Amino acid sequence: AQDCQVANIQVMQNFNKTMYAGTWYAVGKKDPDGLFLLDNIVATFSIGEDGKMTATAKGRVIILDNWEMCAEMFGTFEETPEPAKFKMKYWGAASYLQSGNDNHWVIDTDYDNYAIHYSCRVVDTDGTCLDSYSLIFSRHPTGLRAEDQPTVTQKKLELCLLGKYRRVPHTGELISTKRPQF
Ligand code: DAO
Repeated sequence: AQDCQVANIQVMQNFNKTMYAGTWYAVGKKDPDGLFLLDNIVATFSIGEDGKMTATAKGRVIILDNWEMCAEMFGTFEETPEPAKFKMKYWGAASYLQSGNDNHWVIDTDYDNYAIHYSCRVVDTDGTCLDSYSLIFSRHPTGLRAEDQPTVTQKKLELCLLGKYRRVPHTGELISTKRPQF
């Protein structure tokens, strides 16, 4: 049963960041309040010589209500006593992009095909999450393999987010220049 308590959320056991490194395509997303990344979201994680994880991410965003553009984002990860729970500091290549500090939890992954990310930004007074976002990652831009779908559905349920995700399209039409959307 799901009690939806943020403190009780199970994360990936014995998380191995080296196996996690490389490129992941977001194929599903539960948006936070104040949605930022829309679609064509691709994240690449690297482990530096210092053993620290960093990431670059690209995605299509809408800023100032009607400017559609490709955002180039950077993230650095601070480790915690639980290997799958990180604190992520993130910022954009341009000053008008979002920046901040988020939790970054790896809920489950098989390293080769799928990964489930979760971030609670605001914990409510009752211990449930008031503002969360979650990305479903695939190593394949075409989406999840059929055999991984039951696992992902079960984890969405455990996160109390089943039915709250949308599909993240990969149209390959990302352009870096700012253009108005009429
Ligand atoms: O899309 O509304 C949103 C929230 C996403 C904020 C985080 C974006 C930057 C990520 C960089 C690192 C890789 C996951």
